[in-house]
Amino acid sequence: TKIDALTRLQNSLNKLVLTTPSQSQKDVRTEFDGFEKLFSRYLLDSVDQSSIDWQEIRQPPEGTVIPYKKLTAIDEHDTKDFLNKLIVVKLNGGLGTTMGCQGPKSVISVRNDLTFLDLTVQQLEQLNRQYGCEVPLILMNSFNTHDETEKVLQKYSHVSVKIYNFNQSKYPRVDRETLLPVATNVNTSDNECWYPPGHGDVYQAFYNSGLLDEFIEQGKEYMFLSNIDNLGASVDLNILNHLLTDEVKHEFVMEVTDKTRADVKGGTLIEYQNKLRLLEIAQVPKENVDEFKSVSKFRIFNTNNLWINLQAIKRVIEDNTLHMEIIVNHKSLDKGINVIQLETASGAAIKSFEGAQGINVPRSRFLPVKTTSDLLLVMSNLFTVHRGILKMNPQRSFPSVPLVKLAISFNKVKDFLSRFQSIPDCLELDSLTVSGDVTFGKGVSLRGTVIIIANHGDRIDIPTGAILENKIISGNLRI
Ligand code: UPG
Repeated sequence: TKIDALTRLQNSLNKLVLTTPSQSQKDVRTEFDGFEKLFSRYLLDSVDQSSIDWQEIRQPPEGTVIPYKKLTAIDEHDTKDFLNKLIVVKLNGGLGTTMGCQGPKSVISVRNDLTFLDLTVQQLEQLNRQYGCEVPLILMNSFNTHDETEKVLQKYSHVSVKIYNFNQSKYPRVDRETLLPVATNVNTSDNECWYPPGHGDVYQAFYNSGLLDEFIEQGKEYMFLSNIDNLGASVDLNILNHLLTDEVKHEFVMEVTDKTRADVKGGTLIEYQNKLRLLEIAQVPKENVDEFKSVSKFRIFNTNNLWINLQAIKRVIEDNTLHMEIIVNHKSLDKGINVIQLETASGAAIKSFEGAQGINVPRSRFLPVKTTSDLLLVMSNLFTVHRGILKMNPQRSFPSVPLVKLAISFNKVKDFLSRFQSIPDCLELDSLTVSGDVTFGKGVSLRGTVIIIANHGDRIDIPTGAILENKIISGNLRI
């Protein structure tokens, strides 16, 4: 039975704890307690068992998502005080694998040789300097990113931003058949046996690290949490002002933005059984995925820029009232074992907080770099950088970002860079599709809709200085 399965798992975790030296057993135990809790919910909790009932989904009720324009601007005299109540936390557990890079994603260069991390530090440095305040930066690392991040952080030791980091949990992957951990030893170097349990882990891991209490003691009140790869996630003073002055206390604010055709995957805010809730694509029944992706039914999505009250985090952790839906991720390991890993998403915590609200923010607050197609845009003249913040170039006549789809041969950052002698001018680009073996010379200009298709075995070299405007180039055509 399920109870037996849970008991077997507990026994096996107890044995695993003993494989580590006694001085670290307490920490491993705390981590495993978190895992056990998640796993027993997965096995036994009826709320977690039932999948979402599609008919029960409602649009969020009036007033729960407010337009950004409605916020009042911060009073200059308050700015410094208010900023001193803020901490900035970046989710830094992810690797650069999808972009063909080793190591943490945050150390990939994205603009003028500056990495995600460099830009973040620059933003905060400027903010602290401008207002004479002390907003610290905190990174949540996973065991995959911790060592290298620590190394890289040394270069910021003279910067006027205090930087802290803490590790999220390391949970054992579980064999799908036996429901037992694949690992037989905690200190195995075989990383395949472990996984970081999603960014929903941030609340518990931050609490466990002791940093939550430390910042509360220092008088900090809110955390601004975001994905490190979202270049639009800078500190917004009007939102901060809203949190600290609105007559209703908002313990949790989620920045959402209008969905476009490019955002099919993002989580969305819904009302479900009378609660505001985040719905992620991984939770949508197969037959409803197309509907979920459509722009007409689900008009907004979660940017994962979240503002959360620190005391409230402490309360929900200590009272055990923090609940995030479990996302089950199936994987197969190199050694051929099928495993499951249980994850949670940080935005899903919204339902556990009082006065939760969505703010519909301008698109400029969501500028993620997930692929080299995104990279092309942020490296190009479509954006200007000021104080570590990317802004759409005012010379672009319309505010939307072009749709770019580069060929698989551009997927790795290294290959991408070798295929462009310089980044093309994209100021007037609407959409770009590139397929096959294509290279670009220096100073190429792309305008309107451009499609370049090199057939299998052929190569297309776009010559230096070429201007392509509403053009389709295909076959082995040389222009
Ligand atoms: N991350 C961690 N630890 C983990 C997993 C991820 O730190 O265990 C980090 C990751 O490095 C990245 C961030 O969390 O900085 C977001 O992860 P990612 O996989 O890129 O995003 P998703 O989890 O797919 O989606 C999140 C929200 C979703 C939202 C979307 C916006 O869950 O609701 O629409 O971000 O990009």
